[in-house]
Amino acid sequence: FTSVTWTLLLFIYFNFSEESHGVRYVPIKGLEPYKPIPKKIFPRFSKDSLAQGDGDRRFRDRDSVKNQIGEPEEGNADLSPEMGMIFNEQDQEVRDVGYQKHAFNLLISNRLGSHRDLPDTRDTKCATRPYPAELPAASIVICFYNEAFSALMRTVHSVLDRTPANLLQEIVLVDDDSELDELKKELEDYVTENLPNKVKLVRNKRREGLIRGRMVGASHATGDVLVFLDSHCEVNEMWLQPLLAPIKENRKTVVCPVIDIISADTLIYSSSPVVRGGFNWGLHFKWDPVPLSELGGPDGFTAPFRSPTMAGGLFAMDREYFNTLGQYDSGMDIWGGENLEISFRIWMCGGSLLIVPCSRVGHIFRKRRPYGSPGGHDTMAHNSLRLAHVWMDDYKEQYFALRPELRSRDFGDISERVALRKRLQCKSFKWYLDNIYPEMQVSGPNAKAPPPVFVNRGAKRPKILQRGRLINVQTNRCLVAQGHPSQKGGLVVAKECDFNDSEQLWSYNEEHELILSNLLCLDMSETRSSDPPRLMKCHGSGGSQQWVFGKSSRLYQVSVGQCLNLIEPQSHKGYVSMAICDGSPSQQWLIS
Ligand code: LR7
Ligand code: MN
Repeated sequence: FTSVTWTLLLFIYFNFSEESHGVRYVPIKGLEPYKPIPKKIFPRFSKDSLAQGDGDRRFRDRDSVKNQIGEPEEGNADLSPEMGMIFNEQDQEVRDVGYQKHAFNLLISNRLGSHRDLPDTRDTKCATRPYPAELPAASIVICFYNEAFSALMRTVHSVLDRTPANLLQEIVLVDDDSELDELKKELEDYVTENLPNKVKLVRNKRREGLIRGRMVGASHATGDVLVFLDSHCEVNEMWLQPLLAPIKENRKTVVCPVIDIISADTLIYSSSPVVRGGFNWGLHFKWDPVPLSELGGPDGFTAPFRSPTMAGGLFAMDREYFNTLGQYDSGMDIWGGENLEISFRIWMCGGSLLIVPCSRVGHIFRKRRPYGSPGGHDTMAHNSLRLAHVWMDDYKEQYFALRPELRSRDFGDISERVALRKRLQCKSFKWYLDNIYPEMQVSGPNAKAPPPVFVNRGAKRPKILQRGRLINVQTNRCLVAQGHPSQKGGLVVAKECDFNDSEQLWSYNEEHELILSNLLCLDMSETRSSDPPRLMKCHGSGGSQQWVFGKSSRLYQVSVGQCLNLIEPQSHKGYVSMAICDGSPSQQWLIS
């Protein structure tokens, strides 16, 4: 054996063995291990190609991207924080208008286009879990209202790229009467010209809201299983099989993937902790730690576990079961409440709701909803009232105790839903609380025992990387609070340094936060890049408080895509603003 032969053998091994896909075969009788779809390599945007600044970077498919930036590099899961760099006014407009319309960074979304690699966030043991060879085929239902074209197409393509063809019955897109131009003819053309026949586009004649919208989508679906997704998701490696398997075993099982986090500011995809769904008496969904008793078992952290509620947007359910269980409450409008309604209904009427840790789907979590309801109504309250009156028996009093003004509010006709509950012979809400959500605290004389022991994920403080004064290199002045450093919303200015003044001290931590005097974080409003930075309470979720020291001492703001700039360095006012990064001395900063 010469070294040449060894090299050759290794080459063959890494190229043709299953190991090279990170998946090992474990043959088990009756079950066929998952065969990975060969991983596609998606192009990565190089900074150079961005710097050419070809303005309005609308959606581009893989080939046109290739033409513009040359051959792709492997793996773009590790998106650079500078992906949102603004090079010209057009970029700035895309970003600013994008935040207004969509509440996420549209510039980055457009630059990413329709395909990208994602980090595989599953537990490593997931790759070896076997699934039945025969699984029911799924119809993916995606409702959208004024969704960004690039985000919608990335959702669709992620499904096409990562779903075995035999398991994909179709994708049903339901346009909920969107107003955006790009979702009219352009979308229609794109679907007919560039997408397989499996992708169907249905248009609502008027705005129905996501609840009736999903019912419309389901009525057009023909697959055995329905999978609902929001219109700004990306499905990850081998996402569908782990959802279909439990449904095949028991068609009354409803399953959710773990919802990974796509940052609204950076579009970076990151793993979500494994948690489950709960709610509070204000009827708001919340995440809870998973009780130890629910985890464990021979499969450890890879086995599905029970969840009292679902977040709402991402789940799979047998299509016939969806129909016999009463679809959704068609009296619910636009947004909110349907997720608790279907969760209570599943559990109380003989089904079960599981979270499947080996199925991962990313979702863009935004800080606000960028749309309202047609009449400006609070649809969450309307929908919650309906669900309280149909499903919660006397426990609806817990809700009214918090929302007394809703006690007399009209909620429309619920007789059909009450009849459904009777017809399906559903159990009481007390049964649900006792058996499915024992952690829920009921106030008053019926108060319960303290909740079981939870998995403690522990809150860790970000490590401080640097501490010192934040000095503008051109003027040698220090960035300080204009007023008092504890004043929320206060501006910062570059002033003569005072080395005895501890209130001029900044710390810079691993979360890329700049904290003045151990008090507040330097923050950029997410909506307009022309606003100056301010001191705000640290929120710990990056984006508007994420600052990166880059090439030639620039201080880059991640959600704005621009650099901190000293205006009129000659003047003594010391005002700062954000500006297109150009490497000029007024944009050079260091901590010392
Ligand atoms: O009128 C509308 N018509 C629509 O088609 C309003 C919205 N929609 C679409 C919209 O384009 C999107 O695709 O419906 C989908 C959901 O709307 P979002 O993304 O504004 O909602 P959300 O992600 O803030 O809200 C969560 O709760 C909702 C309650 O009604 C729904 O159940 C959403 O599906 C749900 N999203 C998730 O569960 C993703 C994980 C978030 C969490 C926690
Ligand atoms: Mn959403």
